[in-house]
Amino acid sequence: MKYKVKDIKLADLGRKLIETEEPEMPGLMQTRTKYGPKKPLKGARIMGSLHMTVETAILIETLKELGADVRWASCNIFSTNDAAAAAIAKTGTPVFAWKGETVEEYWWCTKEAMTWPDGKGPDLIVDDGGDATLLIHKGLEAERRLAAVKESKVVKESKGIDSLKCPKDLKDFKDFKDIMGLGDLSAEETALYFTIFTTLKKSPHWFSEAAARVKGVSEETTTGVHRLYQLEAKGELLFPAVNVNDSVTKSKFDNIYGCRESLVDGIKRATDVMLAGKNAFVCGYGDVGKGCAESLRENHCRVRVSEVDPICALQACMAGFDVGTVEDALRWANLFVTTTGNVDIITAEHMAKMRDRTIVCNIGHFDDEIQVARLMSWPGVKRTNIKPQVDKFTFPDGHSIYLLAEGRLVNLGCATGHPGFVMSNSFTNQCLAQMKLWKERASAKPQVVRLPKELDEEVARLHLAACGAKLTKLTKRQADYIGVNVNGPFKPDYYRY
Ligand code: NAD
Ligand code: RBV
Repeated sequence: MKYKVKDIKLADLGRKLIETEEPEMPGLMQTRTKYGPKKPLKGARIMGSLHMTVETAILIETLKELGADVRWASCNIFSTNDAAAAAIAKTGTPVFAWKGETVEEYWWCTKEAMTWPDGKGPDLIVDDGGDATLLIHKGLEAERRLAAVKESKVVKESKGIDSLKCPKDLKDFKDFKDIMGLGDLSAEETALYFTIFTTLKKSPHWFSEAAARVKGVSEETTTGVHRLYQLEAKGELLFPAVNVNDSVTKSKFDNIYGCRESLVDGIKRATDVMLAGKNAFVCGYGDVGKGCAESLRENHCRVRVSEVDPICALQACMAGFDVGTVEDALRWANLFVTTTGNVDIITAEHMAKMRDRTIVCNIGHFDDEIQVARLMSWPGVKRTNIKPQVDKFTFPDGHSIYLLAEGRLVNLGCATGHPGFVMSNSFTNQCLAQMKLWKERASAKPQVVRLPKELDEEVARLHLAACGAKLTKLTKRQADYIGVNVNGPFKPDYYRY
C-alpha cells in the first residue's frame, strides 16, 4: 500500500499549513540550505514513528532534502494532523497515520511504515516514545522464542499444538500467545503482539533481518530515552541510539517552553473552560511539569504540584508553588494534569473522590499515568462522549469528571502539539542525530549517546536571529579566564542550564 491517511483531498490545506509554518522553523530550513546540496543521508531508508503533525511534515521534507528515503507513522492514535499527513502522502512519501486510529490500526501503521516495497526494513529510525524500537526488539524476541520452541520438547508439552512447526504453521494468535507464555495482556499489548504474530506468520525471519539492517535510532522523548537506557543496561540494545531528548536545546526548550504553550491550548480547545480562578494540580515538576505549572499560573490558576524527588519539590517551592499530594488535593482541585512519565499517578479511586466537573488530563508520553482502563470499568460509571477526545464520566454518587484525549497526550490529542519554533530546535537535533548515525554506521556500537555540545550550541545559534538576539563575543582574555574556547563550547558537560 502506498499510503493510508484520512483523506488525500486534504493535501492542499496541509501544504498551506506547512508553508505557513516553515518560516517558524529556521533550524530546519537552514539545515536544508547547509547540508541539502551534499545529500548526507543519500541511500538511507528512514522510518519515523513520531506525531504526524505540520511540524513533523517539515522534518520529513528536511530529511528528504538531505537525501533520505522516508516512510512515516504517528506515535500516538490521536496526534495526527490529517491535512499534514495528506500533504506528505501526496508528495509520494508513504504515510500511515490518521487522527483517531484504534490501537490495532496504530500497530499496523507502525509495521507498514517499517516495511519497504521490497518487503525489507529501514536503515534508520526516528522514534518518539520507543514504539518502533520496541516492535523490533519484541519481534526479534518472539522470533527467537519460536525458533527455540521448535527445537525443544516444549511444543509437545503445550496444550493442543503438538504438531506445530513454528512459526509458519502457527494456527492462530492463541497458539502464539501460549508459546510465548503471554498471560493477560492489555489491549495495547495485544495489538503489538498481534502485529508481531501476523508478521512472523507471513515472514518467519522478518525481525532478525530488520534488526540486522537497522544502523541506529534517534529518540525524541524522555520516556523513549528511559526505555533505551533500560535496554542498554540489560545488554539487549540491538543497534546504536542517539538520545535527542537530552540535548539541552531539546529537553530544556521543547519539554518546558513547548508544554508551556501547548498544554493550555489543548485544555481550552477541548473544554473552553475559564482557567482564571481555578485550582490546578500538576503531578510531577520535571521539565514538562515546570512548563505546565508556569502556564497555568500565567492563566491565573492557583497551582499546586506533587513530586517524589526532593530537589524538584524544592525547585517548585522556590518558584512559588505549593507542593502537596494528589490525595490531599482531591477535594481542592478543578483540574489535574499528569506530567511524570510514570504509571498510576491518578487512580480510579482518586477520580471517584474528585470534585464535580473536575478536568483530568495527561501530557506525559503514555496513557497509563491515569488509570483509564480501571475508570472505564468502574462499577456503575457512565461514559458520555461530549466530542472527539472529550469524555464525561459520571459516578454512581452523581459527580462527574471530564477526561481529555482518553488520558493520552492532551496537547497533541486535543490541540496540535507544540508550535513550530520550539519543534525546530528538537527536529534540528533529530536531523543532526540521523546524519551522525548514518555517517558512523560502519563503526558505531549498540549504545546510547548524546550529540556533542558544539552541535547543541549550534542548534541554539540557528534560532537566535529570529528572536532578534545579538550574541556577545568573548575576548581571548575572557575565554582564557573562564577556561573555554572563544567559539565554544561555553560550558562543561556537567553544567545543568
Ligand atoms: P522529567 O523526568 O524531567 O520529569 C518527570 C518528573 O516526574 C520527575 O521530576 C519525577 O521526579 C516526577 N515523578 C515521578 N513519579 C512521580 C510521582 N509518582 N508523583 C509525582 N512526581 C513524580 O521528565 P519530562 O522531560 O518532564 O517528561 C515527562 C513526560 O512527558 C515523559 O513521558 C515525556 O516523554 C513526556 N513529554 C511530553 C511532551 C508533550 O509534548 N506532550 C513533551 C516532552 C516530554
Ligand atoms: N511533540 N511534537 C510536537 N508539534 O509535532 N509537539 C510535541 C509537534 C513531541 C515532543 O518533542 C515530545 O518530546 C513528544 O512529542 C512526546 O511524544
